[in-house]
Amino acid sequence: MKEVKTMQWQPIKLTKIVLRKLKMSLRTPFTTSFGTEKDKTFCVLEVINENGESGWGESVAVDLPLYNEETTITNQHILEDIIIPQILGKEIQHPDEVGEMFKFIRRNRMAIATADNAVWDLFAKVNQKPLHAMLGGQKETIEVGVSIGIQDSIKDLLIKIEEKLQEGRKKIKVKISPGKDVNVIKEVRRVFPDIPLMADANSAYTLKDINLLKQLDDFHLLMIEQPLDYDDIVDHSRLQKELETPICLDESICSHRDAKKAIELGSCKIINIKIGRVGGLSEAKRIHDLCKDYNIPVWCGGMLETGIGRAHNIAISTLSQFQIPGDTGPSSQYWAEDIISPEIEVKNGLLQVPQNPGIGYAVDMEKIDKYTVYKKEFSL
Ligand code: OSB
Ligand code: MG
Repeated sequence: MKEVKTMQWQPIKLTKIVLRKLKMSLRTPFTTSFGTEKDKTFCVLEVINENGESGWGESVAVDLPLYNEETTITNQHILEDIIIPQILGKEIQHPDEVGEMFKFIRRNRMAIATADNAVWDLFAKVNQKPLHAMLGGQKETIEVGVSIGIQDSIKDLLIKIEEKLQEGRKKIKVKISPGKDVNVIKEVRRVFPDIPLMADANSAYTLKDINLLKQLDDFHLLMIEQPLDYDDIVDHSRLQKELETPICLDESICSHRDAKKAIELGSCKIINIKIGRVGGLSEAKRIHDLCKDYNIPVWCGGMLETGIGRAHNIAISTLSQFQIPGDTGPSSQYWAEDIISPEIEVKNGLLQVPQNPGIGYAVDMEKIDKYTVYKKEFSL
């Protein structure tokens, strides 16, 4: 039978686009196996239509290319010189067109995601629907875990975990790195034998460490995230065959194609979907749908976002295959003050999905101005 499109969406036309860079300081530094983040300078894109309505996107790229190859400056270049000139003035029937339009760009997915997410927000607002509903998400609350950076001592880590468990967090993710791995997880498990626990290595190991990684099987972790190299799907497949603990891929999955390869090679049993890493909400949803077909559970990872990025994370997390609690916690976890209003709150490990059109939170222009260190406007 021929599929009939019953729903007609209001198209959007971008008559003005504002690129800003914001500089904000995290309340406490966040350490992973690849480095420590304290101050963040990142791109924020505002796309505006002829009625003056705005859609917002936040880039997850930071100053140094440690997580992947992108940086704030490369994002600025790709946005200013390639993406913005092409979407300015364009009539967009559906946000999926943004990814299609920029298919010719190799990589630079965090830059593309910034525009894609802003267009999704505006599109949902113009069509008077909450972003999560526009994406097809059904959940009204989402379960929230926490990602705890590498601490100075195991004692500090145990205190942090206890604090987050008291708050009701549904999953505890601990960062590991060579020398701070089996010993750390062993101690965490001794003190907290039954909590939903996982470890994230951020690419710190190689197949040579297979015996060490196998020792983690004793601690019934929910998963081990990205143990091997950031771009390595093949070695993860070899490792997964040797490990009982499910491997979850983060850095290695940059697209629907990567996800398909990883699933078919058996490189992971779980995928961490980060919207920025894969080029925006449209691609994130495609990966979600693929994982649903293959019965691979997914969850939404964080990148220390402010409220704008968090709002997009919340929206995608309402889709049905997001079966594992994600990283997206309250604004106050990382920021002294957020740039959205109201700030995101989590109670007993649950977050209420906002029901207002678009991202569902208001962007606080006073705060935006306060933290803006660079601004460029593009008009028709
Ligand atoms: O690997 O998930 C990661 C932060 C920066 C870069 C990579 C990662 C992270 C986190 C932070 O784990 C999670 C969060 O935003 O809460
Ligand atoms: Mg990770």
